[in-house]
Amino acid sequence: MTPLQRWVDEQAKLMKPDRIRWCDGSDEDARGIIEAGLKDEKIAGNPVFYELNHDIFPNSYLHRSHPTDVARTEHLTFVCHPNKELAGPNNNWMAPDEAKAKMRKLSDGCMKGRTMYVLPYMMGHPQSPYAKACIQLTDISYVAVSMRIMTRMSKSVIDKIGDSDDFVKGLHSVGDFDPDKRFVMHFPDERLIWSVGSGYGGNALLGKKCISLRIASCVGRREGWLAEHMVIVGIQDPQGKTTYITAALPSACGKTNLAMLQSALPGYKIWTLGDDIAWLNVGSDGRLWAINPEAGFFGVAPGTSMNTNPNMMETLKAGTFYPTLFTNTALDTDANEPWWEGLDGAMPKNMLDWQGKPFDPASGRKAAHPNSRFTVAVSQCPTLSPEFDNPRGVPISAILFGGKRTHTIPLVAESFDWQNGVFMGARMGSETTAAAMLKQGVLRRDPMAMLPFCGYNMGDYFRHWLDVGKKLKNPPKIYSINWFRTNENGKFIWPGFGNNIRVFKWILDRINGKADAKETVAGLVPHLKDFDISGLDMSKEEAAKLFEINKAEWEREADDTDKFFDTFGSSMPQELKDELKGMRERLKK
Ligand code: GTP
Ligand code: SPV
Ligand code: MN
Repeated sequence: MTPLQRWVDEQAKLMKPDRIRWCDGSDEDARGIIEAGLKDEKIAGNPVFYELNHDIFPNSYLHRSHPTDVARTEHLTFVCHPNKELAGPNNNWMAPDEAKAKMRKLSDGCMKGRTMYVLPYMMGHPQSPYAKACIQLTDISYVAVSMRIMTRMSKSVIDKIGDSDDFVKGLHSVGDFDPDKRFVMHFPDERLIWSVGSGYGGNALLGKKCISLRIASCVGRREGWLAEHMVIVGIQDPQGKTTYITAALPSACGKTNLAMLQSALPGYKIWTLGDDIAWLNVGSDGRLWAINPEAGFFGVAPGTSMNTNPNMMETLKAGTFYPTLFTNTALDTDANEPWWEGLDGAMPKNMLDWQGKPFDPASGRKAAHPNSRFTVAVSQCPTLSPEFDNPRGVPISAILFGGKRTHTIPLVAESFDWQNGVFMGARMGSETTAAAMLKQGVLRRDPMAMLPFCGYNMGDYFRHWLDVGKKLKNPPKIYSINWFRTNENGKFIWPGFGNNIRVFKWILDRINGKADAKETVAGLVPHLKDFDISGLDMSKEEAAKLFEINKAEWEREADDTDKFFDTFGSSMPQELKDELKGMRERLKK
């Protein structure tokens, strides 16, 4: 018996499934799993999958989650290091033994009457030295099918693991969906995740946030690389040259849209490499290289349309070998198609809301859940970069840090150097969204968009960022971006989406030494003469508002950052405290 077989056996003894199904990632296998979700498995008495009309969205299925289980639950997510200091103030912590005892109790017999799916998959291209072989156990078809879309799932992973114990372990059960018995526990030292009680997104698709960010960030710290909540894209300029960048934005703040941006300026084209996670390592050439460990998109549905993200609409309609899943969208019952707020065309006459109840537009409620999503293979993306499957990744020339900020933060600003750029990332804030079960629209500090995902003390994480910079002979430039500034009427000033290429154009000009910049407390911002607003219905005065620095707001920003940095005590690097001092001095000028 191999260590893998032994481990699966042990878990089966604890969780007591009726049957065990070893998945191989094949099309045939996936069809069988969908079949089980259409017929046998139930959530709150309803099927796991509903088959949709395949004319417009080929091979697509609707999934309605348990109504209490619609987003990540940060308050129920724990990182179980041997001591609390390692987890830091940014994580919930429980002692490993205590956490395991708790999870063992919740897991005892939790798969009775159900199937245990054994999912073998790689995070990262199998030939990348950073790739990780992983096994997830789960008891729901939705997660099994989702993981096949989101990762490189294959029987060959079992051969690769062979007689070794070298694989990342994921234990997952939906339990009885009771929010009081819902926990997502991480054991970084054992590279183990144990998640019970939720079937939603980052709580249940363990390859994503749990492995590729929380566990990988711990491994990266030890091995000298970074696991980040970032999109990776290539920007092709009118001369045909492609420059690669990454961008960190908090959940539901625009990564997927940025990843497949359709340029509003002629001659520019975006090549997609990833929309959520980047693993960054220092190459032998002293540059920063990025790979996307995932193989699918788990994207926010509301707001996705031919107008905002035509490349995603095309991806959803491409229909290949992989199914496309829609989760908690509404259903147009006449056409049997998914629907969400912001989709093109008129609102359908007859709809069921995300819970499957008849929808009344007069109710004032939304038909699709604000965190409703689609799960679709990257291979279907029309803008997929030819470099996507390059195990080496792509060399990065710029890193962008952004958030949802209706005030204060300019559209774009460049940092003075790497250290100042790390400070820029560390002081990032964003208004909360529906991606997590939190009060929404509240400003919180979210350094590098990693607050919910950094698997260790964030003070040490900042130190690690500074250390990585020291190893880079040719470091990327670092920028702060903000698409979400509003005017006196509360309207977004910046049109966003395809027009964000204008910001990238300025960034490319900076990288290529073709544009000057103005020093401000926010960093180096564009001179209006260098910022292309041609063809936009926007006056120079309005454009200027995008870059306006309000002194009082920046004083508040500095105070808030100070307070936040203080929470990390002695683990907070002095260099970043010094950067904050520098910012305050610039503010006095
Ligand atoms: P996660 O998958 O949760 O990590 O989110 P994400 O960062 O990939 O967010 P996504 O691109 O799905 O965008 C979330 C929401 O922001 C959607 O409703 C978008 O329509 C909206 N959005 C994206 N880009 C822009 C933009 O440039 N301007 C404005 N105003 N809204 C945007
Ligand atoms: C996010 O919340 O940042 C997501 C969705 O990308 S989830 O997979 O649920 O984490
Ligand atoms: Mn995300």
